[in-house]
Amino acid sequence: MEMTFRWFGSKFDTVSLKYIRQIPGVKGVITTLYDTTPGEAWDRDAIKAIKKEVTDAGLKISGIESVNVCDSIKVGDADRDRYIDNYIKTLTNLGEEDIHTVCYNFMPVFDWTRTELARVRSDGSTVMAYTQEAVDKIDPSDIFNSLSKHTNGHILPGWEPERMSQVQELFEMYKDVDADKLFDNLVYFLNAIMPVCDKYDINMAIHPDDPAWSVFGLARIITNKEQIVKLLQAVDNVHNGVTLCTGSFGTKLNNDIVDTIYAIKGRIHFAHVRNLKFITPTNFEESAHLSSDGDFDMYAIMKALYDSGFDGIIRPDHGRMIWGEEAMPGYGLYDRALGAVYLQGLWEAIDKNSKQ
Ligand code: CS2
Ligand code: MN
Repeated sequence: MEMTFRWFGSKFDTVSLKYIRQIPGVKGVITTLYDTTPGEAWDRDAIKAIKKEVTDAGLKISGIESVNVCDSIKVGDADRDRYIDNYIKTLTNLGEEDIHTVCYNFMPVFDWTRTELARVRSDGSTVMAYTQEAVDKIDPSDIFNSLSKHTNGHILPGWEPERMSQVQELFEMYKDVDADKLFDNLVYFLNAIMPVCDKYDINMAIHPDDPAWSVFGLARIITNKEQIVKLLQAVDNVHNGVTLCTGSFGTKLNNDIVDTIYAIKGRIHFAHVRNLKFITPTNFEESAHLSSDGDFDMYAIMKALYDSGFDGIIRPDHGRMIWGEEAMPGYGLYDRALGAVYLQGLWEAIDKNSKQ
């Protein structure tokens, strides 16, 4: 297990590499070229430059999150092959720079969806939260505007303003894309990129849909164990793998996280381990990582990863905003650092126990 920390680059992140290096046990960052647009090929020199910055700070790049897949590939329109070529160029450049894990998602239009970015909890911390009731009331073309008022000026990952200004057009693009079509387009994309992944030993790690059900009438396909297993079988190559994000996959309460870890063992290349607190099955908030603060048994999750032989990269995910920190919602330093250390504590105990 390699503990890592997400970092958006010095131009976008309020957290410095210097501070990340001081989190016990964290040796690497998960980063991205945050100012690229989905669909464009990443420049080798830009990758070199961020790699140098990270290495100079005494850390390494453990993986990329994300290389976003553009809508043309997701809907499978006439331009997709050209965009897939760009994606292959990006993977080639990453491979040449010795980077071997790429997280991505295949959600239509929106990345993860929350209806509140700063719900105040009884201890005064703030957390991101979701209620289905609120989603049902929002006009999808307005969700970007309503959320962006609360981001402290930060751009949320996957919510590129350029794309969001065309929400209407995006909905139009997806109008005939049902779950089967979306799935076929994902398989087409993966088959096309597997040769370059084989060449450079790049593990593709799909992120589960968040929440794990359809929102705004758009199809969602990475929502339960059966769907994930189906995808792994459809492109049966070890480089076609998964980011196990407990806080996303676990939004659906009948998704059994532990059982799923065993079902897909060997294909989990990256883990986001965080907790959720449910008020009702469709009203949840992103609690602290600690088991007792939310509804997941974090010990059981870490033990399942351990016992199933997981030895990939792992990171804490969305944290609460605490101690007066101002940062991108979910991505402050303090609570994620607490999460990183807590997860390592669980791991150490599980490891020592199993060796007794
Ligand atoms: C999110 C996503 O839960 C998460 O990790 O912050 O933005 C995630 O990075 C993407 O869906 C992965 O492509
Ligand atoms: Mn995640």
